[in-house]
Amino acid sequence: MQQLGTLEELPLAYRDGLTERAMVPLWPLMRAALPYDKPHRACTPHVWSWSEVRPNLLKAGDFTPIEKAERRVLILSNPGLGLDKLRATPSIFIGMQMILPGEFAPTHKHSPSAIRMVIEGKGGWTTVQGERCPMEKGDLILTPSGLWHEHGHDGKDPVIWMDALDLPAVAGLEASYAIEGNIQNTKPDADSSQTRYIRAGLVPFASLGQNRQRYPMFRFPWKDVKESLHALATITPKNSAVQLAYVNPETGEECMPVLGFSALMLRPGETLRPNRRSSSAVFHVIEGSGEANVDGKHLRFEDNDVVAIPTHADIEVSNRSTSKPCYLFQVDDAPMQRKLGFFEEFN
Ligand code: 1HN
Repeated sequence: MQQLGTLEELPLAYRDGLTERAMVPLWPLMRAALPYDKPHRACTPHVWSWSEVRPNLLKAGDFTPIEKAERRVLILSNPGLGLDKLRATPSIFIGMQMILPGEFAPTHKHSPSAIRMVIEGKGGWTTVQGERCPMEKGDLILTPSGLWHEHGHDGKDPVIWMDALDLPAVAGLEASYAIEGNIQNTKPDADSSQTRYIRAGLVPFASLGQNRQRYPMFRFPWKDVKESLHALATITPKNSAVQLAYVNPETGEECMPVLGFSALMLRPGETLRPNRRSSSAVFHVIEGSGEANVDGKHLRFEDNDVVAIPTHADIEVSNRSTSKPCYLFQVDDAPMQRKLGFFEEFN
C-alpha cells in the first residue's frame, strides 16, 4: 500500500497560505475520504428499547403541550454518530412521536419525505394532501416530499408512532425547509388503500392513462401486510426471508425515492443471515422478540424496539420464540444508493 504524504511534511508557511486562501491538500486526507475495501463507519449497531422510549414520551406530554412542540418527537440519535447529528444511521432520521387526545399537529409541508409506522393507540389520523388516513397499529403512512400533512387524535389514550425521514440527506444538501399551511379540506372518501388499491395486480383503469399520480397510495394497512406475509411464508423455505417490500401499486417501484420500506416475518425459532449490503437500515419491532448479531455486537429486541444497522454490516437475526412469529418493519437507504449507482449486496 502506498504511503501518502502527511500534512506535517509540508512547510508551515505553505500550509498557512493554503488555509488563508481556503484551500486544502487532498493527499493527507485521501485514505480518510476513500478507505480501502470497506467504508469507515462511525454509526454503531444500537437498540432503543420501548421500555425507555415510552415513559419518556409520556413525560414529554406532561412537560410540553403540542402548541409548544408543533410535533412532539423524541429523536433516536445514534451514539456513534453523535447525538447532535440527529441520525439513527447516516441517512435515516428516526423520531418517536406522541399525540394526546384532542391535540392537533398543524398542517405543513416540507422538502424531506417522511413515513409513519403506528405503534400504539386508537383514534389517531393523518391527513395527507386531503386524504384522511386512519392510524392503526402497524399501518405505514407516507407523507412524501412537498405534500401537505397534519395529524389529529379523536380517541382516548395517547397515540404513538415512529417517524422515519430522509432528513439527513436533504439537510446534507442544505435543502431542508418547511412551509406552514392552513387546515386541509378533507375528502369524504376512505383512503386509497380501501378504495383504489384493494388487491395487487388491479389498478383503476383510468390510472393507465395521462393522470398518473406520483404517490397513488399513502396508507398500507398492517392487516393486509400481515396476511400477505403469512401467505408468502407458506412457500418460503425455512431460514429464507419472508419479506415484502412496500411499493408504488401502479409502477411496482419503491414507494419513496430515498428510503425503502419492507416488512419481515421471522417464523418461530427462525434465524436469518441476510447478505451484507452497502445500505444502512433501521428495524422496528412491530410484534415479537428476538436477538441479532450485528458486526459482532449482540443485541436483544422486544416489541416496539428500534434497532440501527450500519452500512456494510454483517448481520444475523433470530426469533427466539418457539411459538410466536416476530414481525419487523425495515427502513433502509437502498433506493437512494441504487439511484446513486453504488448499492451493493455481497454474497
Ligand atoms: C415532521 O414534520 C414530522 O410531520 C415528524 O409529523 C417528524 C422530524 C423532523 C422534521 C420534521 C411530522 C419530523 C418532522
